[in-house]
Order: sequence, then structure tokens, then C-alpha cells
Amino acid sequence: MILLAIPWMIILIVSIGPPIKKNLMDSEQPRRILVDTDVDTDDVFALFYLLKQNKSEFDLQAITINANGWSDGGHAINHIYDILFMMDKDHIPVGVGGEGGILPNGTILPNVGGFLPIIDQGMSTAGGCRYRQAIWVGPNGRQDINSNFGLRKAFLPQGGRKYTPLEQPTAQQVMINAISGGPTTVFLIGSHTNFAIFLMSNPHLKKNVEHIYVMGGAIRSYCSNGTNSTRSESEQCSSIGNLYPKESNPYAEYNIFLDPFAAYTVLHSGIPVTLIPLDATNTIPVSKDFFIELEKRQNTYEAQYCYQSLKIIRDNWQTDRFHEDYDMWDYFMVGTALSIMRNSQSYNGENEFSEMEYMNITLVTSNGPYGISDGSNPLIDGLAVPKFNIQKNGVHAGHVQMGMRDPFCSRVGKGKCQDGYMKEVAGPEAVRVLVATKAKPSHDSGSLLEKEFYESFLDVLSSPKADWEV
Ligand SMILES: [Ca+2]
Repeated sequence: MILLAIPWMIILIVSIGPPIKKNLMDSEQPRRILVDTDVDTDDVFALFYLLKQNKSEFDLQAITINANGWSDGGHAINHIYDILFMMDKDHIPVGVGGEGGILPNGTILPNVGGFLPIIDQGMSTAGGCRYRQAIWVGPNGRQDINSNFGLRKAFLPQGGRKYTPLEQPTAQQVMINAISGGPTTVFLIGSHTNFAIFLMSNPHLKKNVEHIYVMGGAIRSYCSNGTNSTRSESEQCSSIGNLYPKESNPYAEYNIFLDPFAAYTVLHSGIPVTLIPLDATNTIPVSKDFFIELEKRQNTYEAQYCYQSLKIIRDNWQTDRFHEDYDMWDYFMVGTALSIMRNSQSYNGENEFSEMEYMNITLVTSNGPYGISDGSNPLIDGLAVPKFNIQKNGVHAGHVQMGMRDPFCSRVGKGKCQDGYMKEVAGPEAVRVLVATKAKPSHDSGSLLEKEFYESFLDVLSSPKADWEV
């Protein structure tokens, strides 16, 4: 019996050999990443954290810019180019927007995207910017973000790459090139316009998108009294979102509100999504202890740029609650995502920095009653066949918020708009996503820094150039 068993053992070993070897080889490949960003200050810190990782582990393939958020296209590109030049990463392609449009029948013309939410894209990139009205133009808004309070030109070195209108690679082309190259993980840290248009235009490339990590949304966000609420409690909170002013829509978070239909398209794409919403980022503000420690650790240009940026924001903060209210939005998402990716055997998102939980959610894109055309919704208004074949009486066919002071949304009592609300639901409309709920405390009980990610961010930012970069 023993002799008879030996050939079978050999066959077994031979047959299981190659797959194990292949897995080992796969795990040695760098993880390919694409970042779509609106180039706010926290996006820059997120890029620092990502680009200072070992390239043989995490390899940033491309950056695309959604220019319907906190910064304008040309400024945003030059900001990114200067950062990449400072970090010796000039090889990374950068794309933004593009001309074109989406026809009334839903046909997406080439190279469209980035300047308007999908719902408003016609034959040009000019429009009412209904959602972008949530972002004010002057000080503390786009004016400051575009220039990073003047620090961009004062601090960053300028390389050879500059924004050139009409010659700039488009976001869509850069996404196609990067994602065609192999399995790619996508980080969305602004509105979802570019990536939703990519998915709608290139269904054959969907298989190359391994996973999507999103900073955005508010699900069970903290109430103003500081307690982490359950859903039923959150509905009693005055606001779970972070729009300003909040009277018209107390539910939405900026990134999602800037293009709810795009975010719905991404969430319901069938690609696995992990979400880092306000629920989690509210628990990791730029604390006073972190700020003091950052000031002490200024041995790299990245740490200096980060500190000087935060100091300007703190010094201009309109209340004395900067250290409680200014959170680590996009860089906490990138930190959590990379930690999850390092733990790729885990299905529950185990990571160093954040508690995680599965939730069943969908995304609100319009407000009931559905199917009544009131002139607010270009997906249905005046069209015999609704755009993108949406249902005439379905969830996309209601009133769409027209602006921050839309009378429909500001009605007393019911009628508060929910465009961009990431809502927990049951049934077929729900998508099961992994959600970050709370930043983890520091592993080191003796540390002055309360959260684990504070320490990691400081370590990464203050680390000198490694051997592989020299
Ligand atoms: Ca952002």
C-alpha cells in the first residue's frame, strides 16, 4: 500500500506545485494604483504618503484630476506636476477633463469628463455647476486651494512639465492607458465623474479594476453631540454630512455630492468597493499633539510642505476648534487602503489604522416623488427616452438639487434634499461594502499620539529617500 501511494503523492505534489509558485510570484508584483483627485490640501498629503512607499510594493501608475471639486483644472495640474518634480516622480502621467459631452440619448463622446457632473454634461464644458455651488470661490475656498494659500509657488520647485490647454492628456485617456496595463486598484479622493465615465465608456476594461477605495460619504456619522450614532439615531441628528450651508441637504458629503449620479454608477458597478466615510475621518482630526510632533520632524521637503500648509490653514481657521474639526480625510483613506492591501489574505479589511464593518448601502441621486418632471432633472426632462435608459419612475427620476438654496430642498419639515446621501438599505438595491467606522488607537500605550495612523503618517513623511529612490 505504501508503494502504491507514492506515485499518487508525487502526482499530487506536481499538480499543486505550479499554482502555489504562481501565487508567490503574484504577491511579489507591485500593486498598480491609479489615483483620481481634486487636489485639495489633504489630497496632496495622501499623494505624499503613497509616493513615499516602496515602489516595488505600491506603484502609482497615473493621476487623474476631477476639476469639478475644490480646485480648477490648470492650477491643479501644475500643483501635481510640481509635487511630482520635487519627489523625482516626473514619469507619472497626469490627466484632466477634456472636451466632448454626453448627448441627450446618453452617448458619451470621446475625451469627455471632469468639468461638470455627469447629469449636466451636454455638448460643452460650460454650465450652471449646480453641485459645485457648494464650494465657494473666494478665500477659504477655491482661491486658496488653487494656490495652496500661495505656498505652492513659494515652496515647490518647478520642473519642465506645465499645464498646456488643449494639449494636456485627458483624464479618460490616462485612465485607459493605466488600467489597460494590468490589474489596477483605484483610489477615488474627489468626485467620481471621471471614473464613472471611464466605466460607462470602457466596459471591457472593468475586469482590470481589482478594487476601488473611496474617501467619501457619511453613513452613520457622528452627531453634533459627539456620540457615534446608530442609523436610527443619525436620522435624528441635525446633520450627518459636511456641506455648507447645510439647510438644504444635511446628509451629503462633498465628494459624493459633487456628482451623485457618478458615485451611484461606481458604487453599483459590481467592482468591490471599500469606503472611508466621514464616520471614520471624523475620528481622526489633525490633533494638537500630532501638529506639535509634525513641527519637530521637518527633515524632508514633504514634511515641511505638509507642516507649512497645515499651519496656514490653522492660523486662518474661523473658530478655535481647528484641532477638533479639521480631519485627515484623504490621507487617512490612503493609509487605511494600503494597510488593507498589505493584508490581502483578509476578507474583512483587517488593517492597522481603522475599524471596519460591512454595510448594505445605496446612494441617493434624486428626491421623490419620482417620475414628476419639474425641470430640475436633465436625465428625464424633455426626453421621450430618459438618458442612460433610467426608469421613468425610478430613483434617478426625481427632483435633483438645483443649488445650495434650492427652495424645494429648503422647505420646512419634509423635503430636505438627500442628493449624495449614502443610505443604508435592505433588498436588491443594496450594495454590500466594507466601511471604515473609526480610527484605531495607538498600539503604543505610552505614545503621546492617540491614534496609530498619526505615528505612521509622521514616520512615512519624515523618512529620508530610501535606497530604491536614489
Ligand atoms: Ca480630495
